[in-house]
Amino acid sequence: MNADSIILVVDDEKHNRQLLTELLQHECRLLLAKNGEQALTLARELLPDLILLDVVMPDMSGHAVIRQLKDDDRTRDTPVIFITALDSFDDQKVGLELGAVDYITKPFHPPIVRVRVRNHLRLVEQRRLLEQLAMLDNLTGIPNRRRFVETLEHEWRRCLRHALPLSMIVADVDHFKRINDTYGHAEGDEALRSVAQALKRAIQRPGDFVCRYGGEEFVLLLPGVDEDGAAEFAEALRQRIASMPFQTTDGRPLQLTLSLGGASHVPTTPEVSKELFLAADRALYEAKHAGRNRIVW
Ligand code: GH3
Ligand code: MG
Ligand code: MG
Ligand code: MG
Repeated sequence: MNADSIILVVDDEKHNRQLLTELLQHECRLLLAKNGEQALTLARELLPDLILLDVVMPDMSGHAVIRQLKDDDRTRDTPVIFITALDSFDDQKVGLELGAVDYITKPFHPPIVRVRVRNHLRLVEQRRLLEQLAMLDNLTGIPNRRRFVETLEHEWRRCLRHALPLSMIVADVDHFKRINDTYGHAEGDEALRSVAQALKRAIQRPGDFVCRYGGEEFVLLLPGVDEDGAAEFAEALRQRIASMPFQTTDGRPLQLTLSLGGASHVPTTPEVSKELFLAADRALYEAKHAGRNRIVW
């Protein structure tokens, strides 16, 4: 069990909270709640990895608590284990149908509780790992298009809240087909990795973002940077890549250039405007037609 895991224990009876504390305190960090209201507040603010939830409690039942957890984006995916004296098959069925991942009846056998908790925490870790992998580009290791869509929505709303501009740059490798044709597809892959690493190193400020959008196309987001600042950044990036001594794996020199199109918006609506991407893409198209290895805003 990961000692940094956070488990929220919810039970109205002090004795039960104490038993579970003794059982789990050396394996993880514990949060204790004695009623549903406390449980919901702690769950929303501290985002535990797992919740052990009593059912029979005055004021708010465990069933009411889990319904509210499932209704909230912040806690919807937090696994809940019911731990309760309600031990009929019907009770168990109801609890599991409400979305609990497991059901433990009281009086519980401590070693069994510990093992079940460990197993569920392992599943949480595995799911997080998969979620992270699903957001990374397989070839270059930088964020992929899926992460881009998520990040764009997030940054768009952040810029809306603070009335800041959001700048986007679409960068496409020039004549990349020739690289493949001349050096082979494997060297092309290697070149894409190098470009990705160069772009990643070029972004410095926290909040700046780069992804491989697809093929030999990369997209950058610069929150809080206006048109002039972003155009300056794009031009510096263009020069940097154009003067970079890329090499094939057997040491032959490789020249790569980028065409870059950019656009900036100050968000005024909560939904991401499609126009931002379209404008950046149109600018890229112009950069290609104007002769490549250049930026257009
Ligand atoms: P332009 O300057 O107009 O962008 O020319 P281009 O040759 O870069 O553009 P085009 O869209 O004609 O070709 C893109 C090429 O990129 C074709 C495709 O095979 C190659 N490509 C796309 N993804 C990958 C990849 O993952 N690995 C490799 N090696 N090549 C890729
Ligand atoms: Mg109780
Ligand atoms: Mg290209
Ligand atoms: Mg392309």
